[in-house]
Amino acid sequence: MAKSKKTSVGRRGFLKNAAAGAAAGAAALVTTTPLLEAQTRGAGRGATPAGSVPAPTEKQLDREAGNIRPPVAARTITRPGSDLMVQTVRDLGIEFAAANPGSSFEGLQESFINYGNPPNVMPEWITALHEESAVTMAHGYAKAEGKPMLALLHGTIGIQHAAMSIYQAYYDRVPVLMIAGNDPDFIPAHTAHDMASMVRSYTKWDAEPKTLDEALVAIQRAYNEAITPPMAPTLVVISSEIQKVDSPNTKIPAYQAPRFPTIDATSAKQIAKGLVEAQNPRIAVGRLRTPEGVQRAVELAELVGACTSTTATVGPMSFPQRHPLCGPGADKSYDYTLGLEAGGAQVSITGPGLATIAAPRDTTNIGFAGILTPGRAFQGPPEKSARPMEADAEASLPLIIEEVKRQLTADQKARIQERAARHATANHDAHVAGIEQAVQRAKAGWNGVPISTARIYAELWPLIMHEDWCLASPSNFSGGHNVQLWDHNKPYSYLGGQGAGGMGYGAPASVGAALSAKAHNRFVVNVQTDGDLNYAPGVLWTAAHHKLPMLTVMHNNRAWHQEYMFVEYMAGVRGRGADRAEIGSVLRDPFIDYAKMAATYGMAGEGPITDPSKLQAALKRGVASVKRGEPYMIDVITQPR
Ligand SMILES: Cc1ncc(C[n+]2csc(CCOP(=O)(O)OP(=O)(O)O)c2C)c(N)n1
Repeated sequence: MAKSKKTSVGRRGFLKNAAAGAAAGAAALVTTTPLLEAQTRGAGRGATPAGSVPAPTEKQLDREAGNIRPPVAARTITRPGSDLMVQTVRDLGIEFAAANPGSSFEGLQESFINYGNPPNVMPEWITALHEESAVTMAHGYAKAEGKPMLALLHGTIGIQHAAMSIYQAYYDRVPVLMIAGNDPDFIPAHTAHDMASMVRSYTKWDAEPKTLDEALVAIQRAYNEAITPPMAPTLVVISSEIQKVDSPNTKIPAYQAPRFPTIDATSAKQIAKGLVEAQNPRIAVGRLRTPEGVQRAVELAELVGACTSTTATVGPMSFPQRHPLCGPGADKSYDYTLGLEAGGAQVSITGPGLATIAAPRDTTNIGFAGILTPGRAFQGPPEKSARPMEADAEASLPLIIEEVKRQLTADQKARIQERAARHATANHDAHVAGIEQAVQRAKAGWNGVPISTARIYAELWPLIMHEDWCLASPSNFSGGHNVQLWDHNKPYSYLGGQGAGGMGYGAPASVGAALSAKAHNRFVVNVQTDGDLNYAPGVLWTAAHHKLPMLTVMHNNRAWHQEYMFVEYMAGVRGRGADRAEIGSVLRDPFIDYAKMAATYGMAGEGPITDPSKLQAALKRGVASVKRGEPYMIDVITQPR
């Protein structure tokens, strides 16, 4: 209370000052600020010719001095443009907006937190401590929820901080809606002509509207572009002037949902015929867009008695891993295969941990996998072995299902049932064998110190298996033990990799997934590598602040072990020995105390756990804490992999 009182006195003081025409005084106060120095230095450094830099405006000087407040007149605005922007975002069904505060957003931020009844709902303002975290939260959220949230970026510098995360989401084909604020009167370095150009080669669509009407249309269009396959991040740059404009008569344009490209009726007929008439059809299921898409894939597989492959253990929104039809089935000589977003090698892979099977003679793949998108010059050539159909698999599924239902005869139905039963038996055996193999593997080094990564996954599983859980962090660096020890039967069970292998992903993606989880009463697991967390650990505060259901278990091998291995190898190849490979690749001297780090950010936690026999009790405490609504971190000192 005392604090807010003090602030309001300060603000009153400022207003009084402003009324007395204190702008000149403010300018005088800032004669030593970097901005003014830079502007008056002229060619002092030899780089900028004297007089070529425009003199700072009074408003810019005020801003640098931290004195800027909206002019009194702004407070009388009845309907600021930014309220309409928030309403537009709300109408799109966007639930969260992650953002660092930034003065480019003084209009938009104020509307986000104050506009509406109740305010700060749909979307709720999620405080991020780094733009990279804001965008990666949105990345993780979209993978868990199947729809985008909003990330707000502060001018040129905010976009640059976000750049890697935008790139990863783009590479991962994940929709993220972004708005960057621009303020031509602000510090020149924070504004630019065509700001979006900094990230355009890995952003699907961007716009810099000049009016409020254009801005509202641009937000809707950016949303549509983001969610239309191939999905990707999109960016709207909106100046603070448009955010503040009074707009009592402006109307939000009617929203038109995009129509996703589907296969045509003839193709649907042909595919249905292929599936229905085949003796042994197969469906290769890649990553779909939403949980509804996964449901439809299950419906189709069951209708035609096809065994399926899945990418559920490498990424979200794919076929349930232990569904009776998931696996190679009873007979591996398939005579018709349908790929659903299963371009590339996935068409010919049968399932996790199972042998690769050559693509059958007759293969169709519906989807955008393997298709180049603008700016993606480094991607490999499109898949050749499958007949590609450039359409959205998920949106095409209802057409195929309808056709299959129309074509199926009673005889075929009986044959399909019998085939499905044989597949189910064979797949059950394969699933059990896979689990047994994984259990055997996990036993190796069970009591080892440092603690084995398999033990983390094995001991956590019984504690979460009856929860509605989501593993949001990539697991390849921690041994990938979830693949067979856990059961990936929900569209969001495992959210998979970073997208482009960029570190700094696990924690923010898990926070994004936990935003989705909170609404659905789910439980997010983040097995967190130490190097990755140290890029932007402030996201732990976001989890604590918003009370997100997230259990973080540190896979703390006290190294950037992946890089250590590379350097070790290189030194060996060059015959110089690996004795010094630790230089630059380990996090020792001093060790980082992650339980303290968590505590610093307000998150409960414990560790370092070094004794394997103490692990399970710690995990139990962690699970209990998360179920009470408090995120928790357990620092576990682990084997390298
Ligand atoms: C942004 C970024 N910088 C550098 C790298 C190179 N790199 C790949 S793996 C890795 C080490 C990761 O360390 P950690 O997260 O602790 O996982 P570990 O390998 O120890 O299991 C680094 C730095 C990267 N992938 N991304």
